[in-house]
Amino acid sequence: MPEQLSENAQKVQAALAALGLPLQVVELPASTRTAPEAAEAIGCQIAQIVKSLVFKGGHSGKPLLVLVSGSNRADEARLSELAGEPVEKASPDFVRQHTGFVIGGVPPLGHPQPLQTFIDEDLLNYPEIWAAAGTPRAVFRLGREDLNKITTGKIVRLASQRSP
Ligand code: 5CA
Repeated sequence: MPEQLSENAQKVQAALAALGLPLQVVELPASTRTAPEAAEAIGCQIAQIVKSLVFKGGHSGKPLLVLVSGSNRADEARLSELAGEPVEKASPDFVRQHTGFVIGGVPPLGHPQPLQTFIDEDLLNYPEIWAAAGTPRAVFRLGREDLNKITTGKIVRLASQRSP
């Protein structure tokens, strides 16, 4: 029997189940707080990690969720263009308020309200990718085709830099 998931990881598992997706949240013994740590703990490429980053609209104050490949940086100028207003990186409090989770465990779904979302097209380079699942040790594996099912995000080019 797998050990019982922690409360926040269970919330993500429930959100996946509510969508009818057979994806399993796992809690690992090692930290998955950052993309490099997650890749190390899982044994996958950093580019296969889905970073769930929250930005704040400079004029509207609205949250923006950006799902970025672990080896890319989200280009703020590009995000501002997409959002139609300047954007800034959100504070830890703002992240918690709008996603219900703390930085390092923010999942791409299961938020109190759906967030406007952009998805890095480079995440589609791999058939299988991994995302955070509510805690800094919890992750779930998903297929690239699942990205569209778990968010209503638009797939865009986001990277300002690509790893070689
Ligand atoms: N669990 C992994 C992926 S499986 C994870 O959550 N990675 S992450 O990249 O989505 O989350 C860490 C990100 O949070 C960092 O890349 C960074 O952009 C952001 N972050 C870390 N500390 C802060 C902070 N103090 N304020 C705002 N953002 C932060």
